[in-house]
Amino acid sequence: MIQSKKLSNGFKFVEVSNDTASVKIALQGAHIFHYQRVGEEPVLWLSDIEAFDFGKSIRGGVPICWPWFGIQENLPQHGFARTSMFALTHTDDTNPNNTHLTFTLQDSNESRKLWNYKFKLELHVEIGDTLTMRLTTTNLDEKSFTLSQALHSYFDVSHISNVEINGLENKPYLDALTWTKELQKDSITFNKEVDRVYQEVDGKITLKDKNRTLYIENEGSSSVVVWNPWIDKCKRMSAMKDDDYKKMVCIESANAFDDTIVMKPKSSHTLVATVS
Ligand code: TA6
Repeated sequence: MIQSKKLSNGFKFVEVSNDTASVKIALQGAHIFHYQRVGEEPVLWLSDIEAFDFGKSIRGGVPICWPWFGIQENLPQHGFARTSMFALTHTDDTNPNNTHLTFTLQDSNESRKLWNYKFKLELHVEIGDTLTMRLTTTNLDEKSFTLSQALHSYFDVSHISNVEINGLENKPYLDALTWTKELQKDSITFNKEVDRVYQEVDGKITLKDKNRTLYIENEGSSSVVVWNPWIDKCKRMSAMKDDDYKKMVCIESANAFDDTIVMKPKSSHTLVATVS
């Protein structure tokens, strides 16, 4: 079942439930803010003080960082897609186990003021036992553009001290806290702030928690961001309570830093992230 819903402030979202899972996706940002398999706990973390304000990214779920990842001088951090209004352009719920939705964003007067290119951006979401997100960028301009991006997934965890991430061993990373290049030796555990862009990533990533293991697989990407704000940064984050760093970890399927893409006119690129 696919339902169009609205919060009391008018914030619109689509709710899907089928025989295997349920999802909630805001039209602002094509932002998936809930995904849960039948009989299981939610997979994605969402701040319980999130106000769903227009023009402000939702804290949790899967923000789409696009057409740049990170900071650009005098421009919004992580781009403008996550605060732009998408249209729901395709739905298919003929299979009771798997529902397909497509959300589309095209350039506008507003977007061209921030980033002067013609484009089409589509998020195709497949909701089932597995959550598949396909983010396709098409350059509709006469000139090439540079694209960096991320599906900035916030995963819900029992406690950050129970978390172990595997699959990034022996990968080089940029430490975004020190701006140094490092090499990941072992699996990743957390006892301090972590903000890293892993490079040359080519396999499945495992997020091991106390009672659950999730697998994240990416295509069209060789970079993965791992982030937990820890105690001090968490206190400074918008829409996060002081203790929320204990309940979440971000594993972001990205095209960032060395994995930034140059897109020629009329070309398309698809970043795929699968969570199972
Ligand atoms: O992906 C990690 C990161 O870039 C962090 O540096 C962090 O501050 C964050 O994303 C959240 O950014 P936001 O703009 O959503 O507050």
